Parts: sequence; C-alpha cells; structure tokens
Amino acid sequence: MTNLLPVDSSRVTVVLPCLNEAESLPGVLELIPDGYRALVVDNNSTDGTADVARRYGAEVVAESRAGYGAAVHAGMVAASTPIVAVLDGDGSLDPRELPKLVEELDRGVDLAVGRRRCSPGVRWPWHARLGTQVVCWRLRQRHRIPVHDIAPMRVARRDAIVGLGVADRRSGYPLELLVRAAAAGWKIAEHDVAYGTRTGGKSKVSGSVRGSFFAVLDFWRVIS
Ligand SMILES: Nc1nc2c(ncn2[C@@H]2O[C@H](COP(=O)(O)OP(=O)(O)OP(=O)(O)O)[C@@H](O)[C@H]2O)c(=O)[nH]1
Ligand SMILES: [Mg+2]
Repeated sequence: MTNLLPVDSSRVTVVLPCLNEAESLPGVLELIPDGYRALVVDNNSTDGTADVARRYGAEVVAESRAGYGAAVHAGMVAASTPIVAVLDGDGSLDPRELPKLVEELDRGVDLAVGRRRCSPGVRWPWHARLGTQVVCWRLRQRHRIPVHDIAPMRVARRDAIVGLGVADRRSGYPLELLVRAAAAGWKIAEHDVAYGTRTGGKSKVSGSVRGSFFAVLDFWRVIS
C-alpha cells in the first residue's frame, strides 16, 4: 500500500523582507531548515534580489509599498502554512535557530522571539544598541512585556498574527506586534540568538546614527 504524504506538508513559512539583499540572500536561504518554506518579499530591489531568491528555491512576493512593515505584512498575508517565521535577509541572523522558536509554539507559547547576542568579534553600533535598550525598557515598564530586544526574529501562528491587525508599515512593525500581542494576552517567550554582521550589501537602518535615530522615532511612536 502506498503511504502518500500530503503534497506539501510544510508547517512553517519563513518570511524574509528584503531590500537589495542579493549578496547575502544565498547564504541565508541555504540554511533554511529542511521542510520550511522560504518566502522572500521583495521591496523594489534594484540588485536582482528576486531572481537570486528564486534561484535559491524561495517563493517571491513583490511589495511595491516601501517599508519593512509593508514587506512583512505582505509576507504574512501570502503565507499559507499554519506557522510563520520572520527573519532578516542580510545574513546577520541564523535560520538554523528557528526550530527552537517553533518548538515554543508547541509548548503553548503564542509568540516566540529572538534576543540578539553578538557573536565573537561582532561590533554592534552604540547608537543601535542604545536605541534597542531604551525601547525595550519602555516595553517592559509600560507594557509589561518581558523582552530585551525588538523581536528581530520571530515565530507565531499565521492566522493569529494576521488577526492582530498590526498597522505600522515601517520599522515600528515588530514593536506594534509586541504591544498588540501582549494586550491580547499572548504568551511571549524570548530566546537568545546569535547576531553577526551582515554578510553583504548595505545597511539601511542601524549602520548610521541617522538610520538608528529615525528607527527609534518609528519605534517610539508605536510604544509611547
Ligand atoms: N522589503 C523590505 N525590506 C526591508 C526594508 N528595509 C529593510 N528591509 C529588510 O529588513 C531586514 C533588516 O534590515 P537591515 O537593512 O538589515 O537593517 P539593519 O539590520 O538595521 O541594518 P544592518 O545594520 O546592516 O544589519 C533586511 O533583510 C532588509 O533587507 C524595506 O523597506 N523593505
Ligand atoms: Mg540587519
């Protein structure tokens, strides 16, 4: 008797918001865990990101509206698996750390997030570190959310996350997600994850004092 598996038994879609990440993306996609689907959301990249993504086996969704949150939202809507993960496409985070976050969902957690810990020799710009600390202090103090980072890597159930109705379409998206999740009574778990320097391409946010400053402004609007 043939024991047929469902045509696609994937449980997890990894959404990768990408703006000009053609250099870093191959290394990231090669490390996506077996059985997970990769979904690259391309935001008007001009360096061939979408072609590279397809060549390395990812599905590609185009989002014309600029912004990190716009890309992530498009990925959430397009995903058709019960679980979604979000990961940067710049090579700074390791996809092999996703399964431990996914396992948290099986233990009753609603939103599992990463806390970046610098790999040896990695320099995390002071302005990015400071911005993150201030924002997380506010999240703990005002919203009682027990986190120490801004959920750079995260895993949740797809329908639940879409149902939260996160409206921010820029850098504030992950913060609004945390605030809405906590308000909805979600159980949130944070795990250390390794953080490295991007493996190619250019920094859009934390690589400059200006970028960090505007990111923190976006964050603050969401959590104040
Ligand atoms: N689709 C899309 N992706 C974006 C946008 N801005 C940033 N990203 C992606 O979001 C992820 C994180 O952004 P980064 O540019 O790495 O920002 P950063 O982490 O502050 O910069 P680094 O310091 O270089 O790591 C990367 O995969 C980016 O390509 C955007 O406007 N649209
Ligand atoms: Mg980055």
